[in-house]
Amino acid sequence: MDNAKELITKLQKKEAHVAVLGLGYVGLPLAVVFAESGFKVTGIDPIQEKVDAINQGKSYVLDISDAQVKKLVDSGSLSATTDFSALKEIDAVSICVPTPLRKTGDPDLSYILSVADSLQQYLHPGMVIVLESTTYPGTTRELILAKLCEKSGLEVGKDFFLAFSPERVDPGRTDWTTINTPKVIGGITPACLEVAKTWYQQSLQRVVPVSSAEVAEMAKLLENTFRMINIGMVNEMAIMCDRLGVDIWEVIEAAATKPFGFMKFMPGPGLGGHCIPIDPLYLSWKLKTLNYSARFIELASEINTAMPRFTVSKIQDALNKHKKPLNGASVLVLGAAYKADIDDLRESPSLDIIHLLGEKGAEVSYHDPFIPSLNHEEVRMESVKDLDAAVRTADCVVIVTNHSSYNYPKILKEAKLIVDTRNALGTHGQTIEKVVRL
Ligand code: SAJ
Repeated sequence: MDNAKELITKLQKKEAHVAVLGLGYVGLPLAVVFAESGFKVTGIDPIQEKVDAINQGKSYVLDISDAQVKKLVDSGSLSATTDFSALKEIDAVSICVPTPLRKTGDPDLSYILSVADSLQQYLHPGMVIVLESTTYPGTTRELILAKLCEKSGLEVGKDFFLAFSPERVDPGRTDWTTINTPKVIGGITPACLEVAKTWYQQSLQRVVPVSSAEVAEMAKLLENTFRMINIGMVNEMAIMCDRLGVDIWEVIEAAATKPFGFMKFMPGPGLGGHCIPIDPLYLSWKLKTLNYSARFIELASEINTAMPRFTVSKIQDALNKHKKPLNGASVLVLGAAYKADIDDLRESPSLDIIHLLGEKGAEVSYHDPFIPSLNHEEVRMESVKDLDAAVRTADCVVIVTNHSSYNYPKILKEAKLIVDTRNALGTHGQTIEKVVRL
């Protein structure tokens, strides 16, 4: 029997030994889903604390409970290690490592290259590898495949099988999770797709095969570029409405009554997170190497990046109206996380706003129920302990992240002046002297 047929049979019988490389907010839920569906799973991560937590039956990821991990570890379905030599015994590998940007704005593929080097040492006939990390079209073929074929003498599609399947994890979401979110998957060869698709179909509710790894890589970038550009467009609308003296929030609510052909996006203080601001730049970078400028992406990125500074100008103008210079004013920033009701600071516009306010001489404090302290580049602060007192005493309260735990009617009543970058107070369409909206 050829390698593909043999591996497919092992996968269908759940006799294949699975590994997940990278046990973060994508890898750990995926490892749990594979294990809960009956595979023996080995999680591999270089961070000893993560490995220890899992082996002790503990979760460090929002979407997975300790009980889920403990049950799988106790039954022997799930274990973790920092030792990549475990790959010797492995039949199926999912790669879920970070793909950040360098300071220069170029893709940082160091994590992918590092795991590809490790994989290369342990690659054997009858192995399937699926890359999940978001990256530019061509990475699976040009980088991973090249590395795996370099010294192994093994043939892709015959001896081993390689595919790409973009992660679609939205931490904290409970309606769409790893197991029920449709999963796009594309192979380097038709046999690669057949094997990889069969594997994922054993554990995930809906697998969507496409004709190549590049189609799967590009689908993910379209998803997130669509979002980034639409947010950039509505942010520019907010800037235009500011010039026109028109309430952008009321405009959006009115436009959103259109039952077709419109999708609501909201302006904000900037674009945070580790996906939306970053993934599209992988695409524009790749196109630059092909002498093409992805103008929509560049423009949207420019507008989104300018929103923290636009927000600070609104704060300055609001204080100015109350004859208070920003320099020396006490400004309380509500919310540090990049979006409501999570504890993730990555690329958070709050950090830029706090930094800019400090540069202009404001006495800045912040509060965030999910983030007790900030220790980020030049920003080192503790979340204020007495929120009510801070709201009452600040010269200006800025709502940057609209966590649902805030008591907005109380803030509206007690604050002297509020800049609301999220329309969290819901006062759109109303003129309230002490409320300024984006
Ligand atoms: N944002 C706006 N206006 C909007 C929507 C978002 O300013 O109308 C801002 C947010 O405040 C945040 C940033 O954009 O700073 C990103 O927000 P997001 O809602 O896109 O949240 P993310 O970054 O967690 O995006 C994830 C993505 N999921 C994956 O990449 C797998 C994205 O594709 C999802 O669409 C999104 O979650 C979601 O829908 O929640």
